[in-house]
Amino acid sequence: MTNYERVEAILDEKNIDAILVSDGYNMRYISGFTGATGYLFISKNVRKLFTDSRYTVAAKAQAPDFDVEIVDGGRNYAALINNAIEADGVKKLGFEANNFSYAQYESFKKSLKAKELVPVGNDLSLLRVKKTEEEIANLRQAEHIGDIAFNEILSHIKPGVTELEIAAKIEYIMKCNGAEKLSFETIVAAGINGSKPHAEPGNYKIQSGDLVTMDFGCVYNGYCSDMTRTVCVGKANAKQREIYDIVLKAQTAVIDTLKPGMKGKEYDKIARDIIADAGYGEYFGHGLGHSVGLEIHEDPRFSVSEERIIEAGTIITVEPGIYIPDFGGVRIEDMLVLTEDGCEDFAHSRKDLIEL
Ligand SMILES: [Mn+2]
Repeated sequence: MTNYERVEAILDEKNIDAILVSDGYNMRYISGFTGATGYLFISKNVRKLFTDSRYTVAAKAQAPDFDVEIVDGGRNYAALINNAIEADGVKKLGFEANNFSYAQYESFKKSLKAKELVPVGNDLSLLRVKKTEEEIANLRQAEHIGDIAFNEILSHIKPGVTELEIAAKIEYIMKCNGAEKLSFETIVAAGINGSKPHAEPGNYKIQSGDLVTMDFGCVYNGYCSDMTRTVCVGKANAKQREIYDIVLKAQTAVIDTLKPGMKGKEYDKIARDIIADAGYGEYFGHGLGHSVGLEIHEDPRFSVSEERIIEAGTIITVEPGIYIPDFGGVRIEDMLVLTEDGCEDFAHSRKDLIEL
């Protein structure tokens, strides 16, 4: 079944005549068009891609199953959508409630000729949860590029080098190895900056004795990667080694358990309990992980509240951490896919505590 046929099935489920797709990632997933600008209009009889003239050539080439229509210079999408509504007698038109501004809704409510605008939840995004072999190959390669970057960056991490230099080098290495772009802003956090899980790299110069946490990823054929490693510059002290070992133990316990059929929150609990039992529960504030695909953060999640069962073909990150104010932090993150009977870890970089 093609992805647009899966959308047609949602029309029946939701009892709507057509749906307007506005999320750029969903547009790409359903049509192949990478421009992330405009709308897809999908009814039982009509498949249209509305975009602007910057994308005329790309849209036609990338989305052969859709009729491409180019909006006028005034970006009057309502006129194009109304033509489709009238051509197919659409009464109930679904829209992506999670990706529609209030202003957009107000304007379309006034200008569109559908009787009813029906909010549709994240049904379209959830089509993306289970990955195909082709998607999995792209995700595996994206993470592999991260492995290359980690392996090469180790020789550059030394006292006097700034966090920003390390971040820039990681990004350069990833691009030299086929990355199209970054999947998110690279995090390099040394010393006490490591106590902030999402620290921005700055001009801080790495010192001997610092833990350095690097969280980075790239995009390959549209698909994102995500990995984190923490290393020590010089010999780790007892407390640094202690928290490193706890985080690694928590991460390993989850990966060893990973197989389809458990709820996201059950995995989160495995890691959270290990960290709490070791006395550091208050220093692990974020969720254990998230799915990844065209977007860096996708559902389902590994979190305290995730009730969904994690199925085979789902990509997930496992990224426990401990962050201690005025001391520093440790996070270790791999990106994996759940297989029928377990998982495949895409990350192969070392996880023993590296002392540089
Ligand atoms: Mn992550």
